[in-house]
Amino acid sequence: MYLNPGMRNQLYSELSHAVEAWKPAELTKDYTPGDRALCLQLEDGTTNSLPPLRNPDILVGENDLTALSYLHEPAVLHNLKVRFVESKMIYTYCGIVLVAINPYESIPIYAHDIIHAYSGQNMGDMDPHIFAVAEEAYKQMARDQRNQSIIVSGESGAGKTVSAKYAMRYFATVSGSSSEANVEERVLASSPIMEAIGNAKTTRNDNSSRFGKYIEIGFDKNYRIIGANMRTYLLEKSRVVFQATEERNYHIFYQLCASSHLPEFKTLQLGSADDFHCTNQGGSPVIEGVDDAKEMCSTRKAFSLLGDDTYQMKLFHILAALLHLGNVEVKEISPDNGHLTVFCELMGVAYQDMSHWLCHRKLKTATETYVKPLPKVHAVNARDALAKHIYAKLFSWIVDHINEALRSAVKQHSFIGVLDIYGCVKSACVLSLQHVFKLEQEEYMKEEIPWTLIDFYDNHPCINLIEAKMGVLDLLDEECKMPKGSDDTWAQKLYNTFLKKSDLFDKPRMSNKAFIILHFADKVEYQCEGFLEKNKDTVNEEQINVLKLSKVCLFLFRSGQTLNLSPVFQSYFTTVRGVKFDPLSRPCPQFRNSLHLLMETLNGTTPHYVRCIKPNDLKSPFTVTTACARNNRIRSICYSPVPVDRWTYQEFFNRYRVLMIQKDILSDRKQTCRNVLEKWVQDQDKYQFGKNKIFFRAGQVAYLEKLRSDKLKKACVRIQKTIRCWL
Ligand code: AD9
Ligand code: MG
Repeated sequence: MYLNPGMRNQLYSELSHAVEAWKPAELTKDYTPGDRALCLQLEDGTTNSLPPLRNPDILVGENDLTALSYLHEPAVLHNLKVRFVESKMIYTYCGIVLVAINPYESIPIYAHDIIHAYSGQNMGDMDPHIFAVAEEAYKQMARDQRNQSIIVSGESGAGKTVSAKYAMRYFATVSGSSSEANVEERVLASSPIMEAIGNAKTTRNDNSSRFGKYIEIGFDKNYRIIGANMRTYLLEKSRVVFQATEERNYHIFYQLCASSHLPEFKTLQLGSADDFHCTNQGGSPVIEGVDDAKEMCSTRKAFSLLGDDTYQMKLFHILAALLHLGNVEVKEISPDNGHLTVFCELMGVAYQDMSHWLCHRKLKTATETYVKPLPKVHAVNARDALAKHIYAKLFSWIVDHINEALRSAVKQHSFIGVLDIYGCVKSACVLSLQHVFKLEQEEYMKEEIPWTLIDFYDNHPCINLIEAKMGVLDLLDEECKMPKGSDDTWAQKLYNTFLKKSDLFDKPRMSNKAFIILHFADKVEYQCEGFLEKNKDTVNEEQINVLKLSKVCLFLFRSGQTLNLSPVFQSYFTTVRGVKFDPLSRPCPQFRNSLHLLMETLNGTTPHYVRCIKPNDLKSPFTVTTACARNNRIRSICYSPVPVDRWTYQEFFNRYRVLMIQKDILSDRKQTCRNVLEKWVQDQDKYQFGKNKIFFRAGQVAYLEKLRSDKLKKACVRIQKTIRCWL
C-alpha cells in the first residue's frame, strides 16, 4: 500500500511536496468492513491510522466533488472517471470551480436550446455546465450590481479557449440584442480573427493560443450586451521566425498561402507554405481536418464585420511581406534580391535603404557616428527581430482596431470579463490568480476570519528568484553588457549566486550549461544556450526609420504602445525533454503594469473559475490516461479555493430582510444577521462572521436566494388571495 504523506493528518495538503507524493506503507492489521480506521506502518517504522477512504457508492458520480465524504486525489479521480468515461459527462463542480474535461469529440450540449434551458436557472438545479457558470455570472452581475469575471485555466490543449468561447456565446445569446445592430455577432467575430493571428499548431494542441486574453463583455443597464474590450498578454513573437518540428507559425500565414491563387492576392506573390522559411521549419504545414483556404474565408468575414476592407488588405500585404522577409538571405543581398524586392514593394519602402540597413548598423560614440557592416549571424538576428517587431505591432494594432469596432456608444453599466489563461501553469498570467488568492487571504485576515486558503498558488519565492534584484534575469542583463559575456559565463554566475543558497534553484548533474527552477510542484530545466543573443534581441532603429517613411505601414508605428517583451522568458525556455512551454515573461515594467492592471480588474469583480483538464495526450475521445489524470492539475482540484461570497452586514440585512420576522430585528444589525443566519443555516462551517462582512462557503448564497425566492413567492400568493377576497 502506498501512503501519501498528507494522509497522515487526512488533509492531503502536501501538494508542494510532490517529490514525496506517496510513501510505501504496510497494513499492520487486516481491514474488516465496519472498522473505523486502517492501521498502517510506514517504511521508517512510524505507524499511522487512517479512516477507510472509499466514498459510499451513493456518492460516486456526484456532480459536485465537495459532496464527497472523502475529497482526496484517488476519490476525485475515480469520481471524475465515472462521470466522464462511463456517463460521458465532461463537467463536474468542485465547490465554486467548474471542472471541464476535454472530450476531444464534438458533443451535442452547446446548441441554442441548451443555452435557453440554462437561462434564468439556478446553478444547483441544472447539470454542471459552462453555461451554468456563465448564467451564474450573468445573474450575479444583475443581483449584486457587481462586475464579474470567469477565469479559465488549465494546461495546453485542455479546452480553455473552447470554454471561453462558449461562455461568450452564452452571453451573446441570452443578453438579447441591444440598440446597436448585430453587436453580439460582432463581439463573437473577434474570436476567429484573434485565433488566426494568435493561435498556431503546436505538438500539444492544433489550435494553441500563443497569447493570453482577457475580454470584457459590456452590458447596458438592462443587461443587454453593448460591446466588448479585450486586453492581450505575452504574444509569443519568436514563433513568427522560428517553429519547432511538427509545429506551425500563426494560422494566418497558412491561410494566406492557401488563398494565394485568388485574384485579389496575386500582388502578394505567395505560393505554397512549403516555400517560405517562416512557414516550413516545422515540416508539418497541414492540420488534420482543417482547410486553411476555408478558414481564410471565416477570417476575412470576421474582419469585414469589424472594420473596413481596405485595412484588411493592408494587413495581408504586411503579413505576406513578412513571409518574403523570412526568405531574404542577408549575406547575399544583391541589388535585385527577389524576396527583398517583394518585401519592399509590399511594405512601400525603398529597396536601397532597406537592403543597406539589413546588413549594416549605425554605431554612436560620444563624438561621432559611424556605420559598420554586420556579421552574418547578427544580421540574421536583426532581420528576425524586425519581423517579430512588425508582427507584434500588427497584432496590437488589430487588437486596438477590434476594440475600437466593439466600443459602444451606449454607456456601459457593467461587464463580465473572460480570462483565457494561455499555456501551462507556468504562464505569467497565473501570477494574477495567485495575487487574487493572496488578496483573498489578506481579506480573511483583515476580517479576522479563521479560514485559510492553501498556499499552493503562492509562488512568490520563485518569482523573486527570477525577477528580483540580482535575480536570474538581472544577472542575464548584466552578462549581456559584459564585453566577454557568454551563455556559459552567465550559467556560471547563476551557479555562484544561487546554488545551495536558493531552495528553488539547482544545477543538473551532467551539465554546466543548464539550470533548474522549481516552479510550483514541477522542476523545469532550462538550457542556457542562446539566452544572451536572444536577450539582446533589439530591433535596428535604422530599419524602423525606413519603415516609418512608408505610407503602407506607417499606421502600425503611430501608437507605439506595443509591449516590447524580451522573448527570453517567453518562448526560449526549453525543458529537459525539449518540450517548449509558455513560461514567465520577461517582467519588463510595461508588462508588470499590465499584469497589475489585470489583477486590479479581477480583484474588482466576482470571480468564477473554470478548470480545464486534458485527459490524455493522444487527443482520444473520452479517454483518461492515468499519467495525465495524475498531474497536478487534478490534484489541485482538491484544493480549490472554496469561500468567495461575501456580504457586508447591511447588504445581507437588506437582501434577506424577508427571511426575518419582526422579533428577529434588533437594533444591533450584526447580531440580527447572526441570529437569522444561525436560524436558517445549521452547519456553522458554511459561513463566518467577519468584522464587517459575512463570508459564505460555495453554494450558500444560492441556498439563501432560494429561501428568499420561496418566501417571496408565498407572500405573493397571499397577497393575490387577499386581493381576490377584497374583490
Ligand atoms: V492552449 O493553452 O491555448 O494550447 P486550450 O486553449 O486549453 O489550449 P483548446 O480550447 O484550444 O485548448 O482545446 C483544444 C482542442 O480540444 C480543441 O481544438 C477541440 O478540438 C478540443 N476541445 C476542447 N474542449 C472541447 C469541448 N468542450 N468539446 C469538444 C473540445 N472538443
Ligand atoms: Mg487556447
